[in-house]
Amino acid sequence: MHNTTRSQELFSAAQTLMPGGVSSPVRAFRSVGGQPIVFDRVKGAYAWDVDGNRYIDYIGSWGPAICGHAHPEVIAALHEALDKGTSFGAPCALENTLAEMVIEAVPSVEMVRFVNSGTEACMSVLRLMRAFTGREKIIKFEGCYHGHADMFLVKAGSGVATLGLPDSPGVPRTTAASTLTAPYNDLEAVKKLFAENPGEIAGVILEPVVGNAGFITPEPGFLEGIRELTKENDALLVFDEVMTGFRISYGGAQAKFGITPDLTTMGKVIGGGLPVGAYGGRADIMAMVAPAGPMYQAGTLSGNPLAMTAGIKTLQLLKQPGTYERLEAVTQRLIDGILEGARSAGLPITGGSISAMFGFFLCEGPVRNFEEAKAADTARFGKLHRAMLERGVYLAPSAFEAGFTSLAHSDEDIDATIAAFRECFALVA
Ligand code: KE4
Repeated sequence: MHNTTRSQELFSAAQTLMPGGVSSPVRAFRSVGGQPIVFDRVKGAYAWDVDGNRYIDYIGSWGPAICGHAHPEVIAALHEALDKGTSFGAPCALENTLAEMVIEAVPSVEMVRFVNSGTEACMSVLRLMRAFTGREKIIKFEGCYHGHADMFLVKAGSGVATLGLPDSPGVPRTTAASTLTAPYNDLEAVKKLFAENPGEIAGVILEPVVGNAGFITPEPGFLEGIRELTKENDALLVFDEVMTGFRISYGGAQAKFGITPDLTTMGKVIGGGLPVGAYGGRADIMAMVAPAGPMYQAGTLSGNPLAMTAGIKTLQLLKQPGTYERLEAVTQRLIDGILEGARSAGLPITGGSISAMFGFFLCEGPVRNFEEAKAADTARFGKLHRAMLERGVYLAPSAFEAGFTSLAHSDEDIDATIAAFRECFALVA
């Protein structure tokens, strides 16, 4: 049993100061049980808690740490930037640089606006969809998570699903009424929504690879079908690539799958661990955004020099040859080891990976949508999570999240992780 005394002391105090003792619900370990681990520092593929225990980290701050935590080149660039100040509230050349890199990398993006989180990117892109089309309704998919803005907290994934919240109190019925939902991978359901709401749907927003209901991949033809349906109905297609952007490939899922949406949201990786979100897309649509156009959106810290610096350096590192081949190989070996380990313990499991993103469900599968994901044995996952934690492997504390690898995860880390999984699957079988 590894010693987590200091974590427990700190977390007990935290619960008297902050709701649930956390700054974001999923971190509270509510769905896996037990006390969360309080981090002291991170480096490369590892995290250390306040009791000095080391973990191989497969969350990576929920995506940003794709080059490994505290990459020396990112840290050095930040040290240099710090001497010039932390925030300008005025244009700075670094915004041009990161904007050029995003535009050059992501097929749909001709212009981009930086914000401070994925939530802000998604809520802004929704306003833009409505401003551009003059329509109010949107379609999202059950289990997909697009941040915590009111209109997205309808059958959402991530922490909402983890905590089993029906959705969320505080969201006006009128707001939720404009958010139509369909099961992921169900083209017929989307066709039906368009037929039932002719001329009223501004667009469809989705995770091109789902990471917030667990890891769910698009079935062949699904993304192409959504692209066609939105075109036929003069509606917009938005890929929420906050999680998949620069992770599934340097151009995101849209480049990997060859499907170009009208608008894209980003976050996580493009901030290299500092708060950045972004939305971008067709120039004719982005021209609506103030002050170029009438759609208002603003932010005190948007485009701040530190976040731009971390993002620029991170993308420069990712652009280097061999990056995504390495990520693909490491992650494939990991998920193969996980699946084989569970099956040799006689446990039902289904899962997979794409580039540096992976996931599994403790059920027979296949899992094509959130309804099928809910068949996963979450109680057994909770036991597995705790057992892995005691062996120094830090997995997402929810059956409804994806896992993330990085360029820092070594072959030895993967071997040690697979060995720990084999032991723990036998324990929880
Ligand atoms: P943020 O506001 O948390 O930066 O981004 C919201 C968001 C939007 N879109 C997608 C596809 C996302 O995955 C997210 C945030 N992801 C979660 C992890 N499932 C963040 C972790 C958390 O909520 O603490």
